[in-house]
Amino acid sequence: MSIILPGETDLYAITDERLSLGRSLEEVARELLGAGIRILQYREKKMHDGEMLEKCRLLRRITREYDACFIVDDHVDIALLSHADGVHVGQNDIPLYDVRTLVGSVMVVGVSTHEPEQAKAAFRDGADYIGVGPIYATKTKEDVVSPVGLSYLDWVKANIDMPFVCIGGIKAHNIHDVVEHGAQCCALVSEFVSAPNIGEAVQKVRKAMHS
Ligand code: 3NM
Repeated sequence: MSIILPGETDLYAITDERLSLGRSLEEVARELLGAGIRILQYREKKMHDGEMLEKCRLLRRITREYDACFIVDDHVDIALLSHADGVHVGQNDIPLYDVRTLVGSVMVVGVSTHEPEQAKAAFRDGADYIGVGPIYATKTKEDVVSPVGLSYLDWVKANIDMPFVCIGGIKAHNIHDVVEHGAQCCALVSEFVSAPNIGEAVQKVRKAMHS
């Protein structure tokens, strides 16, 4: 049983090999999962599909060891071939309706949203959860929209009845504000993968979140 949705866990970690201080994907994944992360997303923008598939198969094995949920960003084919629990798509990727046609009803489908109309569409079209962001400025994602701030989170909280994960520039020092605005689950990239000690970074963020 490894399907876990945002809301059933507090932290959602996303990989980025460029930001991982030269450590292998396996090392980073094991540190995150060993620190109690229950949802891990593989996200890599500049890599050949064959290599990506190999890495996702590796992460699938490791996430099973830790009974964690494994999500693949963007690549529906790689998510299917690696037997991931889910796939996460952005607004410019394959539309949710078509993703669902490919993956069926069992696989989790998450959709990034940045404004109310996108959240409403994701809800209507059967997403399992949405991303809400970027809450703060981030350098991790290229071509990212301007920060939506906490006001979009307030809107989602008041108007959309589905699991959601907040993302974008979230760090130990600001996560408490995000939680105060109703976030139950936050996704972090650089705060975790660029930390010299990933386990400690996860504990610090978790402590700040629940303080
Ligand atoms: N998606 P960091 S922001 C992958 O707003 C991603 O949809 C976003 O990285 C969105 O935690 C983002 O290092 C990058 O700021 C988040």
